[in-house]
Amino acid sequence: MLETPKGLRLHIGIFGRRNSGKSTLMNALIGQSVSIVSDQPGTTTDPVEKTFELAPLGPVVFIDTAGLDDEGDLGALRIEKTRQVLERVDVALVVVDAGGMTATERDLMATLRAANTPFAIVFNKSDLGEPPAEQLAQLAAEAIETVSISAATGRGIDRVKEALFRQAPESSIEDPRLVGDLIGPGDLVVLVVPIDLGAPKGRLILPQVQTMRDILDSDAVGLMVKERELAAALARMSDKPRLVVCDSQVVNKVSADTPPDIRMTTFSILMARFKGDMIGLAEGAGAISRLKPGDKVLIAEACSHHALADDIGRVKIPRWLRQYAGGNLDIEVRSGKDFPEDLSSYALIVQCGGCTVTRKQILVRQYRAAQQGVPMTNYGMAISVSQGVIERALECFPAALDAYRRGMAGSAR
Ligand SMILES: Nc1nc2c(ncn2[C@@H]2O[C@H](COP(=O)(O)OP(=O)(O)O)[C@@H](O)[C@H]2O)c(=O)[nH]1
Ligand code: SF4
Ligand SMILES: [Mg+2]
Repeated sequence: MLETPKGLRLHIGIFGRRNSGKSTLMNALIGQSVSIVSDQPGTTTDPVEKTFELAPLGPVVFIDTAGLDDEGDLGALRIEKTRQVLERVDVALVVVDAGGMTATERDLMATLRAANTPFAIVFNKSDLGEPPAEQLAQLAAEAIETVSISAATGRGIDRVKEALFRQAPESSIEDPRLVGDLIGPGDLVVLVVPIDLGAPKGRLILPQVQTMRDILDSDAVGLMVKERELAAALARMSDKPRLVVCDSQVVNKVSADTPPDIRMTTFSILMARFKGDMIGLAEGAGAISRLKPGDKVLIAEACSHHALADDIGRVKIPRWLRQYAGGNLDIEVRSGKDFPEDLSSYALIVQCGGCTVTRKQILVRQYRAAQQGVPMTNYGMAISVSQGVIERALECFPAALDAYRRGMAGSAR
């Protein structure tokens, strides 16, 4: 945490009127008392900063501020300080107490909008009463994210974190490398790409192109073959390749043709790391072995136009999962943004590869599943499990392999 320069951390400002519960919220988010809570309005005078590791965003800085409705000369000074904080935060939480929003919050929202600072409205003190319905409707119409919580009891704190992930700029989440960290300059990487009827005409698909680009960025050497030419190509090489990456469809043949001392993985596994938290997805893959007949499984497609590989999520994966469970499963498919709030009834979630959505969107889904204790994996991992090659495909990711085994044992969480 100390290694991240302060300037690069995501700064999250907590704003609102006096006594709305800003300090209580910050303490609840951090899980310790750093900010003084009091029913005496104006207790927080100077902005209080606290660095905190907020997975999956990494280290963030929370800034608790004085109320924006402070009074008197001193109050004006505090408001000025709070306004300065407004200028340097990347994301804001606007805390509103049970009574609902006033002109102060409206002003604040206008300021945040003008500064292009993303924010969510946090209606606090839900233990005392629900937020005014017309305000909720109005904010929804303006596409402003709202969360109703009780900072004092802790109810809804996870939803505030989720809102923060959603509002955080994409740039605040660092994209991991595809293969760059697995290879060094001069290393040889073999990419195995089947060219069958399903392959798009005259071109390669994005994961293949992105992997090739990352190999070039690493000053390494990339070589592409179809699965049928792999064995001959390997036989001709005087130096062993550092890594073999193949399409999931041919993983069995490639695994057989690649000597055990050569590391091997799939594009789907590389993409799982690029487009989500690989550790969580591997742990979720382990849970496949624990499925029982009658379990409810959610197949989550991130968009509604999964044209080519439609049968993977809707036909192939459900069929494999039923085989694993040894009986029928209650399989539900959801497309697009329709990812349920309440996941508690599912024994497993299988997310698509997420090619049309961002890494952040997948991370937010994984976060929600983890909060509710529901295992979540993705198509690529599930396919590797079904083909019996997951352990080999995860060998170059030891932490993910451990997570997979943990998931099988069910000792997760
Ligand atoms: N009932 C209730 N009281 C709360 C809640 N959150 C904060 N408070 C109380 O509201 C008062 C002001 O809280 P504080 O966090 O200091 O507000 P701030 O001025 O916005 O920082 C304190 O007495 C808190 O205990 C809540 O969720 N429910
Ligand atoms: S995001 Fe990509 S993988 Fe997911 S459903 Fe859409 S097309 Fe399919
Ligand atoms: Mg305070």
